Amino acid sequence: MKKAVIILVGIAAAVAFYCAPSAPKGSRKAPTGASDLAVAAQKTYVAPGDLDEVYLFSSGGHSGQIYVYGVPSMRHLSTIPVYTPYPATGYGFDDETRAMLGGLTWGDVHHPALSETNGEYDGRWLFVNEMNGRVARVDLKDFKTRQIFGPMPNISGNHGSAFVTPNTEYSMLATRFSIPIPKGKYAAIDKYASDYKGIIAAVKIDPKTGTMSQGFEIMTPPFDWDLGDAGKKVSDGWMFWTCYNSERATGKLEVTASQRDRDYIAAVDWRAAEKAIAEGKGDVIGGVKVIDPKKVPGIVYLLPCGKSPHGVDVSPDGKYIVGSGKLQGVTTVFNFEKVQTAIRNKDFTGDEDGIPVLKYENIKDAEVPVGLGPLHTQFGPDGYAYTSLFVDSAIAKWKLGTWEVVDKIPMSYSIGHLCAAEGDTVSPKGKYLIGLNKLSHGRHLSVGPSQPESSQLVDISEEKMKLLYDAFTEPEPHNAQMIEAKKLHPIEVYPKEENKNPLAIWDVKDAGVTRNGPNVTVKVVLVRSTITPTAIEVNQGDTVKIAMTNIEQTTDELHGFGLLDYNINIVVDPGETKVVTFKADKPGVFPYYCTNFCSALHQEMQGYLIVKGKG
Ligand code: K7E
Ligand code: CUA
Repeated sequence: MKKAVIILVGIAAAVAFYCAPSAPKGSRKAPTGASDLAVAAQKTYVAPGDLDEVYLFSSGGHSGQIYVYGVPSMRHLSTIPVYTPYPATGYGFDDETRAMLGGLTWGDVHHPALSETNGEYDGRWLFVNEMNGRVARVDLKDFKTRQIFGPMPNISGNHGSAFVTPNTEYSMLATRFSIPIPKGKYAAIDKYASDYKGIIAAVKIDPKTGTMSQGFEIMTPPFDWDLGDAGKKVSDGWMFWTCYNSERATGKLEVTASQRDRDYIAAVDWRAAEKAIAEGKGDVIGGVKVIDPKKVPGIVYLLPCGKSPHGVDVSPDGKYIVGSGKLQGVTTVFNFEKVQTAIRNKDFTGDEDGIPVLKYENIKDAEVPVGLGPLHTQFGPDGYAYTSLFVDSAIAKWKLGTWEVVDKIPMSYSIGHLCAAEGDTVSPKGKYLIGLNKLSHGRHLSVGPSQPESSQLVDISEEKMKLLYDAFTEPEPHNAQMIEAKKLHPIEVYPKEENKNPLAIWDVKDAGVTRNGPNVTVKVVLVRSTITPTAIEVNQGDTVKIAMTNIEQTTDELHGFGLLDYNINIVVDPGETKVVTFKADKPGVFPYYCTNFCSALHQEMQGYLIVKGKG
């Protein structure tokens, strides 16, 4: 206990020290750790007309969005709205995306997960979690959010997500906040240790379409699950999650959840869980099949780990599981084979609600002295691992197998996640590593109390890591993933023949209003430089459905439909049809106009909605 307090005080002091603004203001000197400036500039400069080599998909935290950057330029290329309406693309305004958002207007996005085939990014989809128990799928053909699944029942605080398995069989979820289940059930807070439950959940993914559906859940003690990673190659079929608060404490967790020396990493045999569910072993709770490990043994095991661990990361060959107490100076490398042997030999020290606990000494291969505050680990193509150190505000480079720390580079400041190119797959690509820093004092021009977020691009192609570039990244960066640009082939227009919307029309002759009692359907054609029809007349109280088709088949010829006074803002890509339904409850004459600059006569692209009053 006393030791923990001393460590906490030490960390507070270290954080205060590192957070102090120390970067030169207004001077253009090389930052510490930068390579020769000219070399760094050359390595990050993408000349006009040239393209970046790598895509970076970065979490937008509670902005509810995903941000796309090009690497090495670190240029912000695109914003993909996921859990939050985004007027720039009309997301959350048309019927389909509004229904997808389900009445919620934000989500706290943490971990993007690119789809995988045989443990490699396959460039098909991007999954991403948010805290409210949901997972979304972005199609990388058009960089659009196509499905928001959930909230998954019984899940409260879906932080340990949306990690995919090596063949994208599942997206995995875990609760940060335990509650009595099913949702809605009451239990007093002093019954926390016994009546509150943690949940590990698997969302099934259709291998052809990417469509998500309900999988299964596993009930756990009320630990706070934090982060996960799927096993791969030799450890394929297993999933690993860290937890804090194995004390099952409530109240001031910084004190109450710091009493034990160790917390856990859960090792979950998800194929065994899948099989148990198929054999009918789950109980239905809150509408989903839930496995209780007390009744169905052989699925979950607990690996003791340094206390309050954050990340857990599996090496490219699947042999090692790296996890650290975030108050420690070392990161532990667990050996998957030793874990399997211990399970076979039933070498347990006890259990937690029926879940066997393994012996730390028997399953670890090494404690690597990376430095203070290890959070996350990524991998290079050459057997090196890179661990982010929050307290030391640095990245440590170390060798798998020899466990030798070979290099360290300071980060400005207090790095959280880090992202190497395809650095969590079976074949990391190397070259680029990005530190996603939590604090950035003085790294950019000041814009007031909320300092611009800073991510730092590091060259890992040589023995010594070299700082190349300080980039602004949209808040709130948690995890990010980088994929080689050549793996993605986004479309440029929606081909006309693939548009299956029953309200789509392709000729201005077909545009116009049809009435069925108080229900009015308006078919609209958008093409340079007219919105047809140019006037729409309805009666007050009508339910109006406007279906607009952008009949262009030319790259980047977008049109918009802004209907003032009715809060309608639709953007339609070439070949796409979008539908918006609203009640015409305000009488009067309301202009609509194209919002995307589309031609020399863009300004002329306008019309009137005329709502005839009842009186
Ligand atoms: Cu910011 Cu992965 Cu939510 Cu670590 S998490 S730092
Ligand atoms: Cu269409 Cu501007």
